[in-house]
Amino acid sequence: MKRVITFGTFDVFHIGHVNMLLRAAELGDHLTVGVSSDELNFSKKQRYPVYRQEHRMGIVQSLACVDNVFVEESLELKGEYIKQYEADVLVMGDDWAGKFDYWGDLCEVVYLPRTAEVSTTDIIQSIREDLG
Ligand code: C2G
Repeated sequence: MKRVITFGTFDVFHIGHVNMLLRAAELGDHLTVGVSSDELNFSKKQRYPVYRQEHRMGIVQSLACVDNVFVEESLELKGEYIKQYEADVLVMGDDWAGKFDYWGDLCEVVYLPRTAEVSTTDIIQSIREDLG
């Protein structure tokens, strides 16, 4: 059984997230997703997600292509998560290209192209403009 792991915030869930998870799942037989905690998101982006952690996890877990979800508490724990979930492949969007090559000793590292022209930041911005 080939196990795949990927990570993300998946805030204001959109088609770019779906495309990433479907393609990640196709690279193996089992997909584990690390969903960034609210605190990790704050430390990375200086803002809390729109959807709280439990809701973001519930959405990701509900997808047919996802077998398992857990909370990603820290970027530094990637190696521990790869070992804990026995991942053979780490998949990330190409906005992270090169950033996770370090883990190539533990598993295969694959970067997939992002879906063009959709992002949580743009969605938040357009809602702000519509309501503003
Ligand atoms: N994504 C995509 N296309 C988009 C937007 C996002 O393919 N238009 C992908 C990202 O490349 C990522 C996944 O969807 O692989 C989740 O995206 P984010 O929620 O933006 O993830 P991020 O906040 O970058 O968290 O440990 C790493 C982090 O947890 C990654």
